[in-house]
Amino acid sequence: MRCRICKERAVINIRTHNLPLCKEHFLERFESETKRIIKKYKMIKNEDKVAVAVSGGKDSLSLLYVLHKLKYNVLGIHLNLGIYSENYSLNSEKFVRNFQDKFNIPILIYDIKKNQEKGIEDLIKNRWKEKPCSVCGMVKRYLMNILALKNNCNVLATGHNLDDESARLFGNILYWQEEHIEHQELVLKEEEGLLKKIKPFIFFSEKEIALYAILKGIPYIRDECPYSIGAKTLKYKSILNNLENDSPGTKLRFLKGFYEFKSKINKNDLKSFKGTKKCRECGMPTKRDICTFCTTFEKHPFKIELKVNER
Ligand code: Q46
Ligand code: ZN
Ligand code: ZN
Repeated sequence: MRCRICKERAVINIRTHNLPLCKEHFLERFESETKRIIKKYKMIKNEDKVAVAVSGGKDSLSLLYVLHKLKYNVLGIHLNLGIYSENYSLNSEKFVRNFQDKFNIPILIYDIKKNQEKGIEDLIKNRWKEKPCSVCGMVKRYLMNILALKNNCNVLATGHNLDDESARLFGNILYWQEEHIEHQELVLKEEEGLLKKIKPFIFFSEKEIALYAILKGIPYIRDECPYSIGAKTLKYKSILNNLENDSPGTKLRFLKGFYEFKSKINKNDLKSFKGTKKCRECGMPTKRDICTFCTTFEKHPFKIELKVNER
């Protein structure tokens, strides 16, 4: 297989576009596509400070790398979740630290157990046995938002990719999760107390991002979180992969079509489901008097003002 542009040996065939590319042209396209998506969907302005949620995986580390390379003002934020099974959190943090040392890009590392006395695994053992990802998701959203705000960021970027996002959409539609469908966006506008959220990698497949990370020498954690095994999303991913194999481009059409359809709907027809009150403890938006984060970590609410590289 030869590169469409220069006829050198191709390292990938982007089947969605039937586009074989060599290393040089693949890397070039990956970065220019990221920039194009950011501009097209007005994700980042030049004066913005962008927090990038980094887990230690290929998507988030590559995103932080590319945004930094594109000269955006970035700050990585890594949460040590306190998942000790299979050394998951320990290893994730190791990859993040290696990345920081190798590329010298600033990353704030926040240890939940050290600050809130309980890590995600402690919470799962107690009240949240049935729904590990619900509590984990809630804690991650809360902390990412507040840590980014405290470090003067005004945009929060996540490394969601085409495979994640189309599987999520598939699940949301299958069960008509109206609130989730409403919330599933490329760009979520800033609201009082909540940062603008963007997903610049949303139209890249996992395979493209993994190849980018490998070609750029970005080491990343390959283990999945031990609690993700059996997660429904994995089943949806496998169904969509079968469809994609039969008909390349299915996932991209599915997701792009959804966003286009959504942009045509009158926003006033959608009811906002975000918090309308301010939490009595921490002041963040919530639907209740006290937000779920403060209820969960009753005795150890968020109160530490961290700056980059403090732990
Ligand atoms: S939500 Fe669930 Fe993830 Fe948290 S418990 Fe693990 S799988 S890390 S993306
Ligand atoms: Zn080429
Ligand atoms: Zn609160």
